[in-house]
Amino acid sequence: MRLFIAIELSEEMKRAAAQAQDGLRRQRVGGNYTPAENLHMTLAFIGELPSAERATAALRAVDFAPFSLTADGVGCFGDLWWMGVRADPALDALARIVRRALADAGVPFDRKRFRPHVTLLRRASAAPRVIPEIRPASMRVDRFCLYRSERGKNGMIYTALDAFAANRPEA
Ligand code: 2AM
Repeated sequence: MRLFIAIELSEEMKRAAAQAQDGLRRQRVGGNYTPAENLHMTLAFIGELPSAERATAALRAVDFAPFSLTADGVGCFGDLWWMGVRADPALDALARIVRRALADAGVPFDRKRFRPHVTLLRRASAAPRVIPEIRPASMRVDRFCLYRSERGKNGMIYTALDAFAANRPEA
């Protein structure tokens, strides 16, 4: 199964992302828009594994305190357009300890540098003339999830297999 670890977005954050997607659509930017139910922020991409067991066991050991995440601007990696989040040491620390827990347990994952983003659109047909504004939005992160990713008839289906809650007091 294909696995990845991500933060689910609050409804407020999803609305901000959807509004940015509307801004791109209005400019007739085509491509593969992420449906609302699939919007998320990846912490680590594991890829194909025969079972989720080892990853789940590794993630149980992750210690972290809740923190807040604030939407911040739209950008792109080539033809992939995303909504960013404000630089946050607590978010970077969570990605680091999640990745360390996987590495310590021998679970393989994509080691590319963590660049926090919420994918809005893949394979954009063109660049927008005007970068959409993001309405102010933030959320409290008090858990992260291990997801399975499958190709469905109408696109990708992401299923949360397990959730891992913050277990330290808020800083
Ligand atoms: P993306 O949104 O930038 O494509 C499920 O595929 C999630 O894992 C997506 O959020 C995707 O990021 C992320 N991901 C990170 N590294 C990946 C990789 N090497 N292959 C596929 N998805 C990856």
